[in-house]
Amino acid sequence: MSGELSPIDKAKFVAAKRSVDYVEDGMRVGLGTGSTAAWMVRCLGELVREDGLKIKGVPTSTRTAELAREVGIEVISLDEAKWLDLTIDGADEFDGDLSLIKGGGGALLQEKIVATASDQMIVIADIGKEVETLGAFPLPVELIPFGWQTTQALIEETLISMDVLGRNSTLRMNGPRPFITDEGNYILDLHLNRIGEPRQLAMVLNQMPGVVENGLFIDICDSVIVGFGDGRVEVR
Ligand code: ABF
Repeated sequence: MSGELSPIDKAKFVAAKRSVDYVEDGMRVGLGTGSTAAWMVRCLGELVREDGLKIKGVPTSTRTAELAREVGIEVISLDEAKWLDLTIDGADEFDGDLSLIKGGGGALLQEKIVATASDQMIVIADIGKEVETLGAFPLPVELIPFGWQTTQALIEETLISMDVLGRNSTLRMNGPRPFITDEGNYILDLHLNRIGEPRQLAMVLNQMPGVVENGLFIDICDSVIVGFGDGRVEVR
């Protein structure tokens, strides 16, 4: 399935492939978004088609839903599932506490709802996503379009008062137009460089009325399966 892959794609693939070992017959599984998660969905599809694995998948984006159906996974909604046994998803960064930045793919809201409704969340990532301190990757924040510039100004003022290093933020674009999430919202990317207090920042952001959710996942991830370009896999 993996063919001739670049080292980074190989790292993503081996992490994804290892993660499906955790999926058992009868499970309700949250299906993440992004290129690493897409490998995992393809591997799961192969198990469904060739080994008769019986699972129900809850996708975290329309992209993942399409792929899951294409590879033969039964797709149900989160409300149909009510609760999930396991969610497997990618990340943009993870640190030693298994705190994450997610949302580079624009699906953070559904990803967080699905992961929070799961007994277990496993992250799959290439080794390049491991960091000492979160924040080099811009932190995505999902905003209500109404008054978004006012919300942006409030966020930037708050970052200054919290003495957070980088304070500028940019609206994510899709060509000439704002990028629109599956829930019809905008994404503001916060260029922070270093997030010293991720728990505090996540709480402060989510208290603002125009903010729907932020891409910091704290105390949600149970383990990270890390893939390397030479095909090795480690579990954190
Ligand atoms: C999703 O996809 C996101 O939360 C994260 O932003 C991104 C990771 O993408 P990739 O696996 O393509 O690096 O998991």
